[in-house]
Amino acid sequence: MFNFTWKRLGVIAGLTLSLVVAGCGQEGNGETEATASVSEQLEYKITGIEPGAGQTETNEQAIAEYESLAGWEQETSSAAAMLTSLGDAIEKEEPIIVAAWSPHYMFAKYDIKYLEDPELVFGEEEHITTIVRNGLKEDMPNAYTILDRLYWELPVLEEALLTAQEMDFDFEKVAKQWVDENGEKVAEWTEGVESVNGTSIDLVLTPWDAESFSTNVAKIVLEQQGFDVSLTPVDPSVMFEAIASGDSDATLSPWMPATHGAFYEEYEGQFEDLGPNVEGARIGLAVPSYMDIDSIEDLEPAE
Ligand code: PBE
Repeated sequence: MFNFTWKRLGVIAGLTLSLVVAGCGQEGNGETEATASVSEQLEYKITGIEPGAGQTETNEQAIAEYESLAGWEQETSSAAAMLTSLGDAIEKEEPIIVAAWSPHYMFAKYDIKYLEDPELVFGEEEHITTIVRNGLKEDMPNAYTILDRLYWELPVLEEALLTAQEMDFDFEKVAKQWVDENGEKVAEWTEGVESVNGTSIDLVLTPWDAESFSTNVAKIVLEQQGFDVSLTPVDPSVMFEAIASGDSDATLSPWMPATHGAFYEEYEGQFEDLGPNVEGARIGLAVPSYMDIDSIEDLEPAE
């Protein structure tokens, strides 16, 4: 499989770079010197993602909380731009530190590692939860039952995200193929659910891969039951507001408890949480494995 190839490339790149990094440190006291030069080479900069992402906020919290990140900056742009920078850095065997999350294909494609987070700014395990507007259970009991049942085991979702990479991230197509190949699962989700005749339902989603996949699957499954489904892409802040106000009916995109916890608390009581649709997710800062650091505390404050 192709990810073995990537892994092997990573190992070769890793060996080459450790020589380069070792060469940068002064003789003798290799470790401190090499680490110092890494932070300097990074120009005390974290490569972030969208300004509106939950993780952009947790990255700022990390910068505020860790002495080792004092004076650091986060550069925001988009997940796509971050992935391009990550790929470029790895190709040139340069250091880089990025906002990372899993499930995501970046961990299969690149040999990267999360930095330890002893302060747990990024929390431990995250789950992606399904929330619906208050009253949905009474108004659309059939949609409610399906939304309540939607759940993916982590390896199943990871595989779907790898497939998406091969299908140009056309999540409508990826979801269609997945539904076609997983009829049994879909039958479990829809068992005993009555069909409807064109009832409209709106799902909001945030713009990242796992959420795009799960929401597009939800759309197809609901459509097969006769619903008329619209998908509305939004930022995490708008997602909670849309469900709380009843402007939208449901979302499969909130990451809890760390990433979107503040929004969740702000609107708590104004939506219903149907529980995880994926467990074993994670967010944090990550670096290529060839970098000689393991923890956020191995970094150095900017002068
Ligand atoms: N992320 C990571 C989302 C959820 C976790 C980029 C996919 C976010 O930061 O809001």
